[in-house]
Amino acid sequence: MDMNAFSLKGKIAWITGASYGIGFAIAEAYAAAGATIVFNDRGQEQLERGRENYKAAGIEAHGYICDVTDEEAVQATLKKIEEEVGTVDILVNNAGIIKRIPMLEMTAEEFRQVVDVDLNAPFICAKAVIPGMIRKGHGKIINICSMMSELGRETVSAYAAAKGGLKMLTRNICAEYGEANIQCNGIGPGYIATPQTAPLRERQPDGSRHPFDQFIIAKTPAARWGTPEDLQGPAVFLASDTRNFVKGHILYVDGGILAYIGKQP
Ligand code: NAP
Ligand code: GCO
Repeated sequence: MDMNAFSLKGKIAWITGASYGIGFAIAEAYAAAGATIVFNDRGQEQLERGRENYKAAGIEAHGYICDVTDEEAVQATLKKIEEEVGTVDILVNNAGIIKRIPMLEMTAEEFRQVVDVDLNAPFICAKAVIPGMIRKGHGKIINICSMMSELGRETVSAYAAAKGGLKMLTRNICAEYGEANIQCNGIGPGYIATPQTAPLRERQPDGSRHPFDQFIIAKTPAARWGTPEDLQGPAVFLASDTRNFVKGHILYVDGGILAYIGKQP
């Protein structure tokens, strides 16, 4: 086997919402593998923050202001990317939000907002890049799913519904565009230490660990929270030419949570 197959040299990778967190870590790995990095954020201030992060990491990333829920904005941004950088070879649908609200207290609008970012936007972005991938004769689409693509838990009904849908959107893109040599797969991160999960890890007033933090440690065979860096190898693998026959697969990178009933209290 030619190990150069793991190289992303010459490839253009658009990681949505990758100013920091999981998306930024994936972008770092793709840059290290030789890819040209494109990222977006919702506003100038957030974009500048992202640019500073990439500069500090020594990565020349192309940043664009784009709200991924806005189809017109996504189409216009992609046009700019194709004019200024080139046709996208790899799309990572990373941008996402969560609202932790008990269902009976959640408004339909709040539910819609989560589904809009976590499910509708990946559809919008995939639909935008697929024509270019067909023209090029190849493409990789990687959707960032979740434990909640498989499991429910209190207060995250919208997020779980969206991430469950994203698992099936992944399989459907695979079904519809596999013959065009487009590989669409998902990554299902476990509980990862990023700003999104910071509320679940806050120290208690008495200095003790957050109850949810203790719960996740007991539920995870690796007995730790994941880090964004834990996702870098799997993300490079799914974006590389080593796995063109892996399609429609959700690769769970969860420290073993899905395989484990949990430690006896
Ligand atoms: P994060 O720290 O909250 O970062 C989310 C990113 O998405 C931010 O850069 C955010 O930009 C961007 N974003 C949100 N809405 C957007 C929109 N409408 N348009 C453009 N960008 C938008 O989250 P994370 O923990 O890195 O998670 C990244 C992905 O992994 C998400 O899809 C999340 O659901 C998924 N995930 C996370 C975990 C975990 O434990 N952390 C586990 C499984 C899956 P702003 O700064 O502008 O808000
Ligand atoms: C939550 C967490 C999770 C993680 C992740 C797990 O409130 O349960 O935020 O949803 O973000 O999705 O895979």
